Amino acid sequence: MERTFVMIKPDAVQRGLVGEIIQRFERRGLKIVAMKLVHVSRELAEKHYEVHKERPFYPGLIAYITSGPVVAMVLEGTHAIQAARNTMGATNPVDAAPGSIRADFGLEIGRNLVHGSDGPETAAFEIGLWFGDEIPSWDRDVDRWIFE
Ligand code: D4T
Repeated sequence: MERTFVMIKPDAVQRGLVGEIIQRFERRGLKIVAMKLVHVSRELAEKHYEVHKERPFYPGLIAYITSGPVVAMVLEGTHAIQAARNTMGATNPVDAAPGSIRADFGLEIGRNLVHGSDGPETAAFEIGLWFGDEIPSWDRDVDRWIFE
């Protein structure tokens, strides 16, 4: 079963959208295997966004992600990485498909509400960075109605 790292960003936490956003992943069938509210340190933010450090938007991105608490979680399910990204919508909310989180709640790329790992290697790196290596799964009674 695949795992992905998802973060509800400071704008979504400030706007009271935590429950709404988690509900969308839950309803889809993704299983929460880890979750916590985090006051993101500059050090953690820089490690998480290391790949973007030479990009012009990087300073603003670090300021944004450390500007208030975030909710970090690990979701599990078949095709969890792609399913979570489709549920979130395109990076720029203006391009996101209607019905996705970013389209329904966002307008600007620098306030795009959520983050999700973009591939298996990134997922492994981000899960380790935010939660460490030992995350147990759990048996959900409805699994057989979601996973074939
Ligand atoms: P995250 O990492 O937040 O889930 O976004 P994506 O995976 O969908 O998109 P990304 O890595 O390309 O961008 C990371 C982060 O930087 C912000 N950003 C990006 C920005 O403020 N201006 C930009 O021009 C770009 C490309 C938004 C997401």
